[in-house]
Amino acid sequence: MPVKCKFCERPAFIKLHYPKMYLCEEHFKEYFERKVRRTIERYKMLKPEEKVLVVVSGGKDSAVTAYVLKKLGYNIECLHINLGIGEYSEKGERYAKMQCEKIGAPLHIVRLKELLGYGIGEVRTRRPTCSYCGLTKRYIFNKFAYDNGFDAVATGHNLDDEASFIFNNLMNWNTQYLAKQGPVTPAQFNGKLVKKVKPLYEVTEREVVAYALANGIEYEIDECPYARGATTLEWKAILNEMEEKRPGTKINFVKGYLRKKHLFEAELEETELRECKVCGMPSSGEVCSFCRFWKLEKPIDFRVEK
Ligand code: Q46
Ligand code: ZN
Ligand code: ZN
Repeated sequence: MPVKCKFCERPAFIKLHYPKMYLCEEHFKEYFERKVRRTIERYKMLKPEEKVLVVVSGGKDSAVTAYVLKKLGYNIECLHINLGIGEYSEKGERYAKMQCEKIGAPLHIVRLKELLGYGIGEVRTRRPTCSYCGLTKRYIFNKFAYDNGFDAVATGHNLDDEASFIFNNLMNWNTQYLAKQGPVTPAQFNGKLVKKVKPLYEVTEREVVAYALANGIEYEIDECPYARGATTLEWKAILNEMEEKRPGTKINFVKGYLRKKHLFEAELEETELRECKVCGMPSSGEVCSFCRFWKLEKPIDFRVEK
């Protein structure tokens, strides 16, 4: 006898561990969407009228973020940054296009090679690849959102990402990072740093995969060739093991961290922000790290003609 859904006669599609229950496909979708809606409300992430830019990489988390925000009725547009990392990036762009077409959301594409002349991994620098890739992505999605009047940028970070990030930074006592992490980063510097939100903050990676499957969302599964990922994966494995033994470990850990975050904030050394001499965006030095790294002489205008 197949196991039945907790709420109806249909066969179970998934067994949730926390709270422990079996759900059919339909009831799982409802459960997932309700959970995301409540997360958005609990952390006051978005107002119904706000214009949201979803950063879609081609992977599952951002695809599910766009899908569920659209389903919940938010006014979204998507941005894909093609990092110019060979076939990995080409595939990512193809998936991002498919995902946005499926939900009928406008998709903007920024291609690094066209914009800056080089892809990630092609620049001769001593800086680690992921470090300048990260700063480049963050700058582009923020400036794109600012130039085009978006109220918020949504990213696909899920509970496992957050829990492993906190775990890793606690083990290394990176209090500066621990002071700044969270489900919402409010707008700063007269809106030049656009509000950032993580609607999947309280759903597990396993739930994201199941939701993608239940809705026929296709996504890129290949890892970026530069992903060292190993340590993150190790933290995730430890947390998964704990979760097996004690369901609720991850969510309780993350919620506990949010309650104690003020302890890390007290340690934060405030860096005074000023306008970058080249692009006018917030910067801790005279020239921001993006303009400095890419040796820019004038700002990039991301405004899209309507
Ligand atoms: S930072 Fe590094 Fe990622 Fe950029 S180079 Fe690839 S792995 S894509 S999240
Ligand atoms: Zn059911
Ligand atoms: Zn700058």
